[in-house]
Amino acid sequence: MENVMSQISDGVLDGNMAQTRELVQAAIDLGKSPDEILHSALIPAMDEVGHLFEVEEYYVPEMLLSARAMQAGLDLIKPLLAEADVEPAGRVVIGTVSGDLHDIGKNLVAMMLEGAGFEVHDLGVDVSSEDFLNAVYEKNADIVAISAMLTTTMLNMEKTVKTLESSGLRDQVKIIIGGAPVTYDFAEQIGADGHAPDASQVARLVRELLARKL
Ligand code: B1M
Repeated sequence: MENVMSQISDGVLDGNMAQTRELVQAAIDLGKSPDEILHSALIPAMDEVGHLFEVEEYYVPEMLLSARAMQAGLDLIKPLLAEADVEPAGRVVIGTVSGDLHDIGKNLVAMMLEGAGFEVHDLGVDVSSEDFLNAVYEKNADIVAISAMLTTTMLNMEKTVKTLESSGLRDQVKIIIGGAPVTYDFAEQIGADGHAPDASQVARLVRELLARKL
């Protein structure tokens, strides 16, 4: 099965959940690393889906089917990223910002953090500032991680920063933000503590921020 990576990509592009799941499993059985499956097959396929949407070859239903297929692949990779029996390196609450329903990137970030030994509380999508605040309080979180995929919803990230500030809990947590439209400048502008452009860099960023907090 030499071109298993391109077949996985085709599975995602075709929105074929069964094919994607089967081929990701085959790639795992062949000894391919989760990192390779992610970066050589799943993520490039979703980039192509985005392109096809832009040029109006794909519409929302096709995007949804591709997202479901990708998630089926991610579900198989997740256990490989998680380390067993490790002391949590810190507590993270994560969610996609209010108004935004994109969750694949956020799920990937959550998975990477879990794999790096963090205790992760995933609040899901369309998470309001108040829900982030309540979760910080309830889970005694060290990190708030917010994802946004729309240029319109990224503006809601600032609300969460402000809500944490006015609650008095801001000094207790580090806030990181990410997602396709987010930049370092934007993170600084809204008063977040950090930004990582992709999921693979998030664990390092969080470790650095927690080390600074000590
Ligand atoms: Co939407 N969508 N979508 N969509 N969608 C985009 C984002 C878009 C760029 C497509 C396009 O036009 N080319 C465009 C946004 C344009 C803009 O704002 N500038 C868009 C649009 C317009 C929309 C709708 C408005 C379409 C409509 O209804 N007319 C609508 C909005 C719904 C809403 O949220 N309110 C919509 C809906 C959807 C679906 C529901 C159909 C589906 C989402 C399904 C799901 O997530 N369960 C969907 C999809 C699949 C996409 C694309 C094709 C793929 C997104 C994705 O999952 N990428 C996307 C185009 C694209 O990205 N190429 C598109 C793969 C994922 C691994 O990457 O999420 O970028 P990403 O995450 C990366 C990094 O960004 C980073 O790490 C991840 C991996 O390394 N990262 C973080 C993410 N979060 C992070 C947090 C961090 C750090 C790093 O720290 C906290």
